[in-house]
Amino acid sequence: VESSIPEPQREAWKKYSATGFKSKDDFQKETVRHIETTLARSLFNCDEKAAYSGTALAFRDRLIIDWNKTQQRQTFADQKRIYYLSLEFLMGRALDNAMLNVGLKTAAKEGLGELGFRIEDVIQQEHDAALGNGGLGRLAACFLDSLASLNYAAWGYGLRYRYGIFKQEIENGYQVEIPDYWLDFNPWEFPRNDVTIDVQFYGWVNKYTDDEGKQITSWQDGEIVTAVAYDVPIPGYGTATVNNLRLWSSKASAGEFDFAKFNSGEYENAVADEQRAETISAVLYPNDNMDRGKELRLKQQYFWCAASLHDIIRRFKKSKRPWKDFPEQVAIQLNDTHPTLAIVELQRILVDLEGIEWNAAWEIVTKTFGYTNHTVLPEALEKWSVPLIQHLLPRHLQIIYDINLYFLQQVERRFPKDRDMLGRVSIIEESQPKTVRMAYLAIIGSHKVNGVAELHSDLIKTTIFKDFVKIYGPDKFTNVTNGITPRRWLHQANPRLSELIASKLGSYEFLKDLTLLNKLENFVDDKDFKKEWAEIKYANKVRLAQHILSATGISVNPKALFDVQVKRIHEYKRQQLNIFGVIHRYLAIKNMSAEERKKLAPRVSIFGGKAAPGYWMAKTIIHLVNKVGDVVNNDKDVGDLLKVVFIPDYNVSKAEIIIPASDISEHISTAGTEASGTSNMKFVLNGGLVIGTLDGANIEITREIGEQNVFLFGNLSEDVEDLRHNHFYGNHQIDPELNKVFDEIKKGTFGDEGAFSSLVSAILDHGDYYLVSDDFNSYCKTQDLIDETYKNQDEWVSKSITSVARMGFFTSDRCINEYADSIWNIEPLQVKEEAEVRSRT
Ligand code: GPQ
Repeated sequence: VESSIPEPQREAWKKYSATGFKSKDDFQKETVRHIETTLARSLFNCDEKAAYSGTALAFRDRLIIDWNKTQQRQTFADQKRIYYLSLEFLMGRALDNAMLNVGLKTAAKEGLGELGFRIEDVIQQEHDAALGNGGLGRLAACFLDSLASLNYAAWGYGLRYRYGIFKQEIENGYQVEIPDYWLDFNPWEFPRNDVTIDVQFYGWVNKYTDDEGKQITSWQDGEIVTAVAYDVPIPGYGTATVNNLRLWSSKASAGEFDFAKFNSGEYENAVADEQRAETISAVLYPNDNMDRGKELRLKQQYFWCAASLHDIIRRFKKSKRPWKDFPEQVAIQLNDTHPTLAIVELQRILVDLEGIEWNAAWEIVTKTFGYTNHTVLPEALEKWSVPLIQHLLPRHLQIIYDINLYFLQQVERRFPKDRDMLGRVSIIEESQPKTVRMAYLAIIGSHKVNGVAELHSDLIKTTIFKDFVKIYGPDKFTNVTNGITPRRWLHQANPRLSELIASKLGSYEFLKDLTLLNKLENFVDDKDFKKEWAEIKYANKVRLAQHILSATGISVNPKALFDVQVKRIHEYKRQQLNIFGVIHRYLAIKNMSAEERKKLAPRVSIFGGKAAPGYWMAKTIIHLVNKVGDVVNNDKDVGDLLKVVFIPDYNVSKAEIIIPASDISEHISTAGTEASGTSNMKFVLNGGLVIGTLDGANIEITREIGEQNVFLFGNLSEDVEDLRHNHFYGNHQIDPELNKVFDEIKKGTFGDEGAFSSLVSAILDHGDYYLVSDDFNSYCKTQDLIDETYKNQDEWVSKSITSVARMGFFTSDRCINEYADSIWNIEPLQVKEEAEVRSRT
C-alpha cells in the first residue's frame, strides 16, 4: 500500500507527521495552544474547566497518534480480531487513565502546577462516561483496558447514548432521577461522519424466483435509520497499543429525511421523523438484572447489532478472503444476550445477501460467536414477544424459526424418548403471546458459552441450561472468572498504596503481572511497612469523610470502622439485610451501659447505589436507609458509635474514592444469585476486608486469600431451594432479633411505618424469597466478630496485607487471556514500540 505513494509525497508527510509530546514543556505548549486556539480562552479567563479541556485535548492528540499506528499495524498484520459487543460500557473518566497509561502523569502534574492548577482539581472537572448500569458495563470497560494493555487486536462495539445512567439525588430520603446529559463537551470521541451504515426496520419479506430460476428472499420497503460511528481511543498501559471503541449514534437517513414533506410545508412532520430516528440511541435503559421488553430497547439492539456486523464484514471483505475464513479472522463475544440478534443478522447476510447455503452459513455463524451469561435470575433473562419481532424484523423472525426447526430436529433424533425435551429447549416459548428465549438462541448460535465465576458457571450447567449440556456435551460450557483492571482500581484510585507496593517490589511491574503482589507476603511483619499501610488507609478515609460531609452534610469520624455496601440496589443483593443489621446494632447500643459502649468499636455504615426508576422495593430500601440515618445520626446516646450514610449518585468516579477507604465491604447476596460480583475484588485489592456469603466470586476470593481473612456467613446455595420450601409451607421461625427490628420499624421510630411495610411483609408474609431471616442471625454474629477483630489493629493490618498479596488471580488481564485461549483462539500482536521505556507514573 505504502509503495504506491510517490517518494516526494511520502517525504513531505513524514517530515510533518505528528509525533506527540514526551516532556513537560511540550505538554504545556500543547495544552496552552488548545486553550488559546481550540477553546478561544486566555490566561485571564482560563478556569479549571478550561484547563481540563485543554489538557484533555492535548492528551487526546497524543493518543490519536498511537491509535492511528495501532490500526495500521493491525490491518497489516491481517490477523484475527476480537469484537466485544456490549450494550454497556461503564468507562468513568478518561483523562487520569490516559495520563497514566501513556506514562505522562508526572509531566502533566508539574506542567499544570506551573500554569497555576492542581492536577486533582483538573481531573475532577471531567463528566463520567456512564454508559452502563453496574457490574456488566464496568466489566466491559475493564476488558477494554486489558485487551489494549495485552496488545490484542480488539474492538468494542456499543451505542452512543445521549443520556447515560441517570444522576441520582436524594430528596427527603427518596431517590430522584435527573437526566445525565454528558455530551456538552466530550473530547474523547471522534465523530466519523464518513462511517455510516443504513439499518432497516419493519417492511415485509418477498420470496420469489428470479429470471435465472434462483430462489430470492428479500426484506423490503422498511424504514431506514442511519448509524454514524463515533470512535473512542482505548489506550493500553505501558504499551503503544491504542484500541478502538466504536459507538453508534442514530440519525434519520439522508434518503429518508422527507424533502417532499419538507417542501410541501409539512416541516414539523419532517422534523418528527428525524427525531424518531435519533430516539434510538437517545437513552440507556436504567435496569440492572431486569428485562423489561420495551419495543425501543429491541430497536436499539438490532440497530447496534446490524451496524456493528456490517462494519465488521466490510473490514473482512477488504482482506479478499473466502467466507469460510470468516471465523479465522473474526471472533465476536456477546456480552449477555443483548446482542443475540447479531447471530440472526449474520445468518441473514450470509444466506439472503451472499447466497451461501444454509448449513455452510450456519457453520460460519456458530464458529464466530461466543456468549457470556451474567445471571441466573429469571426476571433478567431476555424474552422478546414474537409479534413484536414479527412487526419490527419480519425476516429475522423467519430465520429464528428456521434455526429452531433445524435445532429441534437434531434434538429429536438424539433424544427420541424424551418427549418433553423439545418443549423445554425450544427457542420459542409457547406462552401468550409466544416469546423468543434469547439465551437459548445465544447458546445454539455460539460455539462456547461461559459463566463469570466458578459457582455461577456450575449453576448454569445444572439449572437453567442443563438440557443444553445434555444436547451439546459439557465442553461447550466453560467458566471464565471475572477480573478487574489493577490500573484503574489500584494505581489510579489508590496512588499512594500503589507507590508503597512499588517501593517494596522494586517496580510497577505488578500492574502488568498482578501475581507479583505475592512478594508482599515477605513484609507482613515489617513494622514500618505496616504503619505506612495503615496510614494510607487512614488518609483515604479522611478523603472519603470529606466527600461525605460535602455530599450529605453528615460528619463522620475517620477513626471509626468504615463499613461499605455500594452497588445497584436489588433485593437479591440484600441491602435490606444490611440496614436491618444496622437497626439491630442501634437497638443494642441503646441498651448498653456506658461501660459497654466504651468497649464498642465506632462504626460508619456507608451505603450507595441506584435503584431502577420502576423498582419500588429498591427505592423503599433507599428510603429506609436514609430515615434510619436521620434517627441514628442525631441520637445523642449514640454519638460516634454509629453513623449511617447514604452517598448519593454512586458511579465510577465515586467508587474510586469510596473503595480505597473501606475497612469492611459487604457482598451479602442470597447464595446462588450474584453471578460473580466484581467490586468484591476491588475492595480486597485496596486492602479492605470483606463480609460475604458463599456466592459468586466470593468463593474464589476466599480460596485465594484464605478463610481466615474473610468474614463468611449464611446459608449455602445448595440449601436455598429447601429453605424457600420451608417458608412456603410455614416450617420457619422468624429470628426473634429480626422481629425486634420489625417492631421498631412498626412503632414508627424511623417515620411512617406504612412507608416500609412492603419490606417487612416481603419477609413475614411473602415467603422471604431472598432468605433474609434465614441468614440474619449468622450475619449479626459475624458483624460482632468483625468488631472484635478490628480492635486488634495489628492483626487487622496483617490480614489486609496478606489479602492484597494473594489477589493476583483477579486481574482482568488473566481473565482476557483465558477468553483468548479457550474461546477466541487468538494471540496478542507483537508491538515493537513496547521496548520504548515509558515512565508509568
Ligand atoms: N450483571 Cl444480567 C449486571 O450488572 N447487569 C445485568 O443485567 C446482569 C448481570 C452483573 C452481575 O450481576 C454480576 O454478578 C457480575 O459480576 C457482572 O454482571 C459482570 O459479570
